[in-house]
Amino acid sequence: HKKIQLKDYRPFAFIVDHVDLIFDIREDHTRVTSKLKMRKDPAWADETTPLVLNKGKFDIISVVAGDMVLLPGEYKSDDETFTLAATPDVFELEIANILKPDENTALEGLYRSGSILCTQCEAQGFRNITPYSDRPDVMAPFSCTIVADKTRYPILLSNGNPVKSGDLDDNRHFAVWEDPFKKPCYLFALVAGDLAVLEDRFTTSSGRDVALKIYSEKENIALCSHAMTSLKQAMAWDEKRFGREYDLDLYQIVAINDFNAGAMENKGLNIFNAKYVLADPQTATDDDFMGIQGVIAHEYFHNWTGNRITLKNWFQLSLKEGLTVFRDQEFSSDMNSRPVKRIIDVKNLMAAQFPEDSGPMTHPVRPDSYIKMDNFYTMTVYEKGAEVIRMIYQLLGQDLFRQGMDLYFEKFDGMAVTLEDFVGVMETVSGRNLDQFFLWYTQSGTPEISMTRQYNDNTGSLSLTFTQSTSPDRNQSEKKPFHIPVRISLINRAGETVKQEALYELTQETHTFKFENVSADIYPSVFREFTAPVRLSTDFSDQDLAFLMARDTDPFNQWRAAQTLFINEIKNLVTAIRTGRAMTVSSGLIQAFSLALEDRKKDRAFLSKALALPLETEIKDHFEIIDVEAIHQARTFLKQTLAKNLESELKTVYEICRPAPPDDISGAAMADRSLKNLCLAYLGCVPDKGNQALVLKQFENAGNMTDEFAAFKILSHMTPEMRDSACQAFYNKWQARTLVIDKWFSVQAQSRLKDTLDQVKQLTTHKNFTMANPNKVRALIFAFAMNNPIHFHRADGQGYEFVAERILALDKINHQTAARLCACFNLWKRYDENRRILMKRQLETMAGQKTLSKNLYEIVSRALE
Ligand code: HT7
Ligand code: ZN
Repeated sequence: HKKIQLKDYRPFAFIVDHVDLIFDIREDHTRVTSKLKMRKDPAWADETTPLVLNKGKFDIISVVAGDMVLLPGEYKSDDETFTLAATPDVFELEIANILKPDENTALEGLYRSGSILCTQCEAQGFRNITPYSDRPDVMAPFSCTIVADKTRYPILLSNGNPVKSGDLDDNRHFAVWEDPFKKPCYLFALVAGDLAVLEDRFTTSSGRDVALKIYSEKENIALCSHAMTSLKQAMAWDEKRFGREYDLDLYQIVAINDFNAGAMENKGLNIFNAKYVLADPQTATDDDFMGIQGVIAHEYFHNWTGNRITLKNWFQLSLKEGLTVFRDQEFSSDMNSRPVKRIIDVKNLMAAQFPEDSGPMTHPVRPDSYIKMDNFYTMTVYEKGAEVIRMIYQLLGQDLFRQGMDLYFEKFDGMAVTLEDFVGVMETVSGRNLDQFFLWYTQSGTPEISMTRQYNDNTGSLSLTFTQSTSPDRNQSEKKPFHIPVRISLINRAGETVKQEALYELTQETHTFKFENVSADIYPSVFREFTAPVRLSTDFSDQDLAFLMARDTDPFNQWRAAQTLFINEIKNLVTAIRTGRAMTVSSGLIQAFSLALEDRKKDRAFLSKALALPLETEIKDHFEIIDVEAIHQARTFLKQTLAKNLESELKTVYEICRPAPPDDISGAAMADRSLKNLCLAYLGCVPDKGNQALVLKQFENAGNMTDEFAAFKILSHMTPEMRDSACQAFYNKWQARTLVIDKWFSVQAQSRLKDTLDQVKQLTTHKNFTMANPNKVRALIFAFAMNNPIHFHRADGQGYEFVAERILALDKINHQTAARLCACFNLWKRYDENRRILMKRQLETMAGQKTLSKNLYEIVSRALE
């Protein structure tokens, strides 16, 4: 399979002046006619330049160039390209082809989801609809006519504005849409179906009246109001924070059940995974509510960062994704608790991006090459990309950063640009040179920073020495030092700030910063708010960490201190297990935990994050060789010990946090629930009848999904009998609600009980499960493979065998999702020899298949390299 390389980038030799699409939707097929107005770009084409368009696997019915009907010998068409050997300088081309959306299980291009027809074109799905130059730097105005049966498809939607509609013979009707903004084809969208709509309006800062419409299946329309509120919040926020106003008279969102990702920012017509639209307190958890708010905002923000200004080529993906994630993170921070949002985002980065960057998929935020672009919608491009933007924001400060953004919008509106263009405007407004900083885009890997303290008693000065190093990897055998911002403040024993926070910059391997006239018992608080995406090691003792956990003036650093204490304790326990010593938990840790739990002044949402043990999947990143069983045993022991020692405090806090009304989704109510449910999870991990009864009582009497689901998860680990009866009750109650049934699958997939693999295998044949729906696959198979280490990594290899077999089955249905699932094998070299051999065997089996998709081939072959 051919590798596409950034260094081979060339502009398209033609300019597309207009695209006119006609979709004639019939019972078992759709006929697409595309009319392109094109001309040669004199800078890149001459009289010998052929027109080469991308094309998927479908048959062409007719081709008309100008007013000449071309015969099959007069053009070339195969499964990948459509070619005209020669064209005039200016010409019109009309191509008709037939699609079978009902057979399209890959969910890219035009496909069916239930009774709805819809499209997904990013990254390169538009070529599966009609031959086109399917690349982001080819921008054109589009119009789209949809013709369909009026009963089956009363609603016909596309991008931009509705300009005409009407009835036709045979109970058919049509709608014409025109999008006045030039766009790349990956932003094209069409939806046809029998949908209900929730309508609202938004008046922009300049007085434009925008109609807002959220569509869903009729039975779900009552669940769309949180999405609508989130949309209006996002529109107002983008005006206030970035001066960005919406540009069309209509903004539409459609909720779809079968979708490969979270959502898609198509111009004026976002298509969403229903999971990120539908919610009410009975069926959605507080995390679901937050997820919807974040994703609705993310897609809306793309209208400027991605759509108005788009990408020169796919290598620049982080230009829209890193920037838009940064924008949605800032939005959620302003709408909710800023420290808690930061903790959630960093936890996510450490749990998923750090490992990605240390495995076979490691790539710079701007990758140099790909086989399938779909495989590079990664944590590195999105989350690390957002951290890189955040570092620029720190280096420039809020005002200059905003000036830089204003200049970016002014200078590049309507264009397809690069990361250099973005960083260039930041250089212009600040007068800074960001050449070394640009390494964050081109060099892969997570820098490791060590910080040591030296105190000079004679001079009363504290020196902090920072050393950075980044391990060589497949992308660069030698790493240059990164330009790393670090925010530092000094704190005394009373927890008071003795030196205000300031920004320092690391540009060489080693830097020492000296602070004069400070006393010996001063604590530095470094990398405040996680100033840079680095791994940090310090010379703090566990006592120091306990102090910082209680008194650091930055909540993020309090959280980090708590998590580091937990990790240190777990490492000690793992050593004890390995050397056959008895496990004990240090009294210092129990005391630090207890002090935090009893601190009534602390924000409850923050406490629920700080006092949660890192997951086994996070802990593994702190070991060179991952011992799955020892990590599991150590974490369970620590959790049970804390629960046993602090039982009465946990019960007290559980009771204190209870009174929030069940349908209250305010920040305070959510915070109460999260701390309450953390206490319940601790109490429920000890096999004690009283605690079990408490969990069961919450499960049976919960007034919302957050509480019900929290209790359900705890029950799923207790005993097979308790799990089975909770599963039965939950299923009986929610069987008609597909998004809730996804929760039911995922809880069972993550159970720690012995027979989990057999249960999961059984569930693959359940009537509510199908490999054709990505949400179901994520709920059951991904949850098992990614979040259930003791069962996926069973020593007999059966977990691996099961998942590999599912990946191969899925590859025939949906290659994007199959390739994503295969990431569960990425870190195979980090496990013990037995598991290494077993995982490698599965990778080799997959590699040996004759008909592997390009997507899966790329992941498997990188893992085996
Ligand atoms: N920009 C969108 C990416 C996306 C996607 C990528 C690959 C395959 C399917 C996909 N669906 C959506 C979503 C976003 O980042 O906003
Ligand atoms: Zn995005």
